[in-house]
Amino acid sequence: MTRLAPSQLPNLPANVARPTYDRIRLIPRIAHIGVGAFHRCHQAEYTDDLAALGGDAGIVGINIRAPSLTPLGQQDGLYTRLIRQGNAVEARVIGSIIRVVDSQHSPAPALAVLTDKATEVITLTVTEKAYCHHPATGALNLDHPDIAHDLTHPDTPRSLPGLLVRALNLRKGAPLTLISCDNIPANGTLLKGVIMTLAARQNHALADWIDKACAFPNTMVDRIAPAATPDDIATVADSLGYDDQAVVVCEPFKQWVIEDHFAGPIPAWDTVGAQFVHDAAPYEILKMRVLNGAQTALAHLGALCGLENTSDDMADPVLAAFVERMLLAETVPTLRPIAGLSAKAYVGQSLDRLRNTAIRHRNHQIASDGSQKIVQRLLNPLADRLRRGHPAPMLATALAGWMVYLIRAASRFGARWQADDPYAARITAIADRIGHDPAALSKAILGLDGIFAPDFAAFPDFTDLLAVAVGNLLSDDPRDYLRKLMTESASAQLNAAQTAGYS
Ligand code: CS2
Repeated sequence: MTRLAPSQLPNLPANVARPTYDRIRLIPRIAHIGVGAFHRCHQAEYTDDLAALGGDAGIVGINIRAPSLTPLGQQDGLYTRLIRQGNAVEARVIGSIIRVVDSQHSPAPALAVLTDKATEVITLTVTEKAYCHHPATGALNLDHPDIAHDLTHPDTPRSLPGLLVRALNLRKGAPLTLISCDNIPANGTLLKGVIMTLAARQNHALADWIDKACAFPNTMVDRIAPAATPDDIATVADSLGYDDQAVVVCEPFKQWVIEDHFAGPIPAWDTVGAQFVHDAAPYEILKMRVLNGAQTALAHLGALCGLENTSDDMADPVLAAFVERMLLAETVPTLRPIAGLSAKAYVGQSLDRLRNTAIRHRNHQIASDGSQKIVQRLLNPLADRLRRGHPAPMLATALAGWMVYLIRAASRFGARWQADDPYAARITAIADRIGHDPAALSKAILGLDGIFAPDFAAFPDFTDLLAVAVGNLLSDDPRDYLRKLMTESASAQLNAAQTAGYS
């Protein structure tokens, strides 16, 4: 079967959209680190749309961690993006990635791109933990082994912050915009913070220059794009008749909000649907607390109930009602207003997206690195409520879901799965040491520094409720606890929220 390649574009079936522009004229203005499924379904598509309108910005894609970019490189950066909704599939070959660079074994190939004169903007989707920060505070974790390495070997960095500091040092004199597209609160501010902390420890003049000459706009990014599977590759082969080893799959919805302060030229992504705004915070809080909060709550609780994907969780009436109530009664009142946007309608739209059965987003995929995700998705709205004296039984239960998901990975609790999380070893060690004592387990996990603000432990109603939830979610029938919780307390809460006029 023919492999996807530039020479094959004219031969693709008529129902596959493809670049209508000459890829040769694209200039490598954008260096992107982290060429995963999300980037290829999101920024690369916006950039492809822009190229179709005459834009000349192309992307050089860099990976500094697995997976290898070899399959994409063999296709000259071309890949098929499938949009799936119900039975409908829309196929399009994206052409905006003009070169890929594997820099997993040495920083040199990445540094060559990042310091290239053509590079005007560096964008990132590297996942939360690559920033090497403490999730609770956003501050650089100086004890992180890669950061410790980079402090003593700044010329051969291993961490993402170390790589960027090295690139900025080499580029000094050429201002740069760095755009984080990861789901972390104030992602640009956080990126600047970790870079400045590391740079200041090496050289104050460098830190001053970065502060003055570089821009780190905050962003909100959104599109559900689970890791592609061999089935997706087979779909292209069977129904479209060509071999594409770099297929990606996503939902129809997409959104990108970027703060409009840049250090130099920027691709006109705002002409193809991205929003350039003064302050991205209300958008990012909305998206992370509502859509991502629902995904994370469902992922842990769904896995504990033996379910596979988000859409399976949403097909379960108890889980679906639980998450809807959590969002409407507890999360929505913590959001900031956005002109012209109804938070209640946004909740409805988000839950509809999660019901899309054509998107197979595995609970275990979303649960991975949960410790890096729960702060912005669950703990921040929870803290807002506790500090105002408002109850939050659903958010507390979702937090218990995360705890029990990791406890269940401990051998003393059946080692039900292997948890992929930087805190997994610490939490399974706690679980193995303490055993079945829900109050002691939840107290010990709440005591983990780096994730929880210290005042969480100071709300006795909350800590009691958390312990009860942990105990019940550890039972053989966690779903039954959710059902009871809903019938007992939640309808009263929902009424209260509605009376208060949150919409
Ligand atoms: C998901 C996100 O795996 C995860 O953590 O919650 O990748 C989510 O699908 C995106 O943020 C949607 O924009």
